[in-house]
Amino acid sequence: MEKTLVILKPSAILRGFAGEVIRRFEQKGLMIIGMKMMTLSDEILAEHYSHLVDKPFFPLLRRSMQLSPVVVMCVKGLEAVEVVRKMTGATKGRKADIGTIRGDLCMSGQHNIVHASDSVENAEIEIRRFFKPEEIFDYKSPLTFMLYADDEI
Ligand code: IDP
Ligand code: MG
Repeated sequence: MEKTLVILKPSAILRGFAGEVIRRFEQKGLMIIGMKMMTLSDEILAEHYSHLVDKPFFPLLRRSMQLSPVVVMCVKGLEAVEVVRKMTGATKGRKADIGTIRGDLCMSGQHNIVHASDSVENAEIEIRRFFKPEEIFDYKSPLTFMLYADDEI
C-alpha cells in the first residue's frame, strides 16, 4: 500500500481545522501511521518547496508556513497519493472543487490548509524529510478486510 505525506498548514491549525481535516482522512478509510507537531525551519522549507524558491512569492509562502507550528502526517492506503491529492483539491482554495478540503475550507491560494505529496516518488522523499523511521507506525488494521476486497490488496 502507498504512503503519502500531509501537512496541516498554519491555516488549518490557526483556524481550528486540524480535527476536520484528520476526520476526512479517517472517514475515507485511510490509515494514519505517523503524526506529530513541529515548527518548520527556513532550511526545511527551502528543501520542501525547492521548486518554488525562486518565485517572487516564496518569502510570503515561507512566512505563511511559519505562522504557527504545523502537524505533519503520514497516511497509508491503496493509491493513497492520488486519493489524498484528490481530497485536497486545486492549489487555490477559491478555484478548488466544492467537496475537497481546500474547496470547502478556504479561499486563499497560499493559506490553503493542507500540503499533500504529488507523486509516489515525492511522497517517499517527503516522508523521509519529516519523519524518522521510528516515527512511522506500520500497524495492521483489523478493518482492512472491510475497506478493501480480497482481490484489491
Ligand atoms: P500544491 O500545494 O497544490 O501542490 P504547489 O504549486 O506545489 O501547489 O505550491 C506549493 C504551495 O505554495 C501552495 O500550496 C501554496 O501554499 C503556495 N503557492 C503556490 N503558488 C502560489 C502563488 O502563486 N502565490 C502564493 N503562494 C503560492
Ligand atoms: Mg506541490
